[in-house]
Amino acid sequence: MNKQEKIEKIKELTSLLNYHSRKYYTEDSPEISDYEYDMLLRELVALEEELPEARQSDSPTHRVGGEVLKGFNQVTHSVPLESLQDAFSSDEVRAFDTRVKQIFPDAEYVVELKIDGLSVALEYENGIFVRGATRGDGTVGEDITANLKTVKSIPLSLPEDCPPHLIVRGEVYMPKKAFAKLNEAREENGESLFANPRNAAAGSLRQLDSKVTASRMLDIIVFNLQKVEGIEFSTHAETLNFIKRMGFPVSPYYTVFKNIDDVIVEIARLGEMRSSYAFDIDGAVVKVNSLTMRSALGSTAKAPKWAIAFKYPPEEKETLLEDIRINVGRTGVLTPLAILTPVLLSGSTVGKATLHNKAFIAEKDIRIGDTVKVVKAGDIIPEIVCVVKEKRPENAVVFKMPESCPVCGSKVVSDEDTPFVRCINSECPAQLSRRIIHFVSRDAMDIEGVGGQNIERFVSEGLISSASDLYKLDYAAISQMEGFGAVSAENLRNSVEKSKAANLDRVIYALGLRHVGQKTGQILAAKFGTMKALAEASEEALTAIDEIGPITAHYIRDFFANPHNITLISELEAAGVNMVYKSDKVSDIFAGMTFVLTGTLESFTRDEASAIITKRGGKVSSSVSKKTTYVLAGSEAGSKLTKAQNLGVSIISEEDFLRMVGENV
Ligand code: 0OW
Repeated sequence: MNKQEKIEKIKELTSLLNYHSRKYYTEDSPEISDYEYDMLLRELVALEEELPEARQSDSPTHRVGGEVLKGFNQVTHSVPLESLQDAFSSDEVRAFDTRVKQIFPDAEYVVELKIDGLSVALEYENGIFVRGATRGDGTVGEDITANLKTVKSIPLSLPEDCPPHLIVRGEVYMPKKAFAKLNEAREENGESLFANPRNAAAGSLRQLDSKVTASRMLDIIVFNLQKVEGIEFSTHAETLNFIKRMGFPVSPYYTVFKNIDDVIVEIARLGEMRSSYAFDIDGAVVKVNSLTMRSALGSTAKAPKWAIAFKYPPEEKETLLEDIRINVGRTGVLTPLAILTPVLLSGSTVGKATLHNKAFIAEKDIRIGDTVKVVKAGDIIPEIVCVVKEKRPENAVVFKMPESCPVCGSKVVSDEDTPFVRCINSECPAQLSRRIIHFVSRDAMDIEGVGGQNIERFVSEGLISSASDLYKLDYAAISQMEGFGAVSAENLRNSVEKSKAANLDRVIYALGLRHVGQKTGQILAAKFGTMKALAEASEEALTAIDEIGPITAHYIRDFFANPHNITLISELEAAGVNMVYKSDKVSDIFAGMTFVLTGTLESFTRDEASAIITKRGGKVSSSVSKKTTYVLAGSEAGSKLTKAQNLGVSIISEEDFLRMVGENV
């Protein structure tokens, strides 16, 4: 083919692949097999590599992600993304109905699920997806177009008969199954878990590297027509049918009602079916159907007067606490675990719940054999609320923490500064696996291709008995192991090799010193510059650093006084692991400033915001004092905000912070 023919072929493949993608994702009626789709996609990728300038903006090759952004540009929404008034009882729903019927006695309502995800706006020009943005504060959000292009159910282009300009709004969510798989993988890698699918979706959309977003299996339900040119609609239900026809996923669970009694019955019915949805919901939304009535009813500053969200109470179930088992964590902490008679709780079967520590058990007087009430905190992590005392059996057993470690048998000690009991045998197998799982985790050495189970297997089969053995693996033997092959062994080898270049802060964090998390690792690395200097630092030199308290300094001295650890470090160094700090400072705009973060940030995780601050010479503290320069307050900010107001400390919003940082976050 000559150049012109190749360009034509690229256009033809792009529209053909988008057609099949629509058939598969939106109409659920695929016409070709996945294999055929992949072959066509591979042909398009090859042509686009040859002629990158001919790549179409709605090319499906955007789905896999690729560009890594420096930060997110801001977007001012041409139609504000309003929020919702909440109702927590049917009386409040009736009160809403009374207000509406005073003005429009014959108003109809649409009742739909309230998906618990992240609100975004999608903009199309001449049928091409040109911009996607987070809600932000409703007026200004962030441009996350590249990340949204990886959400496979978001059409990159619309059917021929689409209007010239269109903006829709929807909720991006992580399906429950994808969330469970993601957390399982993170648990295996010793990474922090997302508390619920909503946080996981928000964290996934906030990625600067769209490849990460692409791996997170996000989906979307579009629920509002924000703006359209050249077409008029009279009801919300009509707009939903139009949105569906344009190829967007629309929730199948919406119904139109005339009177509020039927609405209330519908709300209860939708709530009953909560566990059957592929996504988390936190309520049901009731909206006036007529668009002319809506504009007459108008909005308050933040939310429309023609809609209300009924929020379901967290689902609570009773079950039997059959036993209490002990989990030995990476740092040797013994965590009691409740073994429950399995019970179905908002979407999944719950058979275990953490009991945190002995104080939690004593405070609620939880005994083995008790009947307990369980809820899903944030709809995912099971929490024991209380004991149903009147159902306590005669033979209920008071729980006592064991005197020795259930894994290695050595004596356990109670921490002086925490309610934890811990096994202090640094050779304890339970700790060794956990320690190595932490060592390979994403925020530490980021060694992919070996999850928690494999580490435990490598340890139990004697392949590794310390983190430095990761650099002496026999890949030929591994490629023969069940669950591995030549490719996965090679991927593991590449990832292990790559990890040698990890910056010193990651290596320090990967060693798993107690009280030394990512941020402290960064502070120590920047301060001492080399692992050797840190190992030789005196307790005075350590406590001279603002953020290092005497307890942390003590644990750091303890760690480097242990010959095993010195051996480990010299073995890592001999294997080629970097032991020097490479400064990643971006600027000094925050030099001399101390920030305190509070509340939920819409566009960053706490860690991301902290890294943005520290890379610009600023400090992040966990408590507000007169020394605090700024309190960065997200939504649902708590007591730190009140303290800042009392102390007269400057309070900034997320938008202020974004402006201070400027374009490239
Ligand atoms: N999360 C939802 C949802 C919905 C609102 C938006 C414009 C005025 C009414 O499923 N199905 N319908 C609306 O209608 N809002 C929803 O979510 C809102 C967005 C921001 C806060 C809530 O999550």
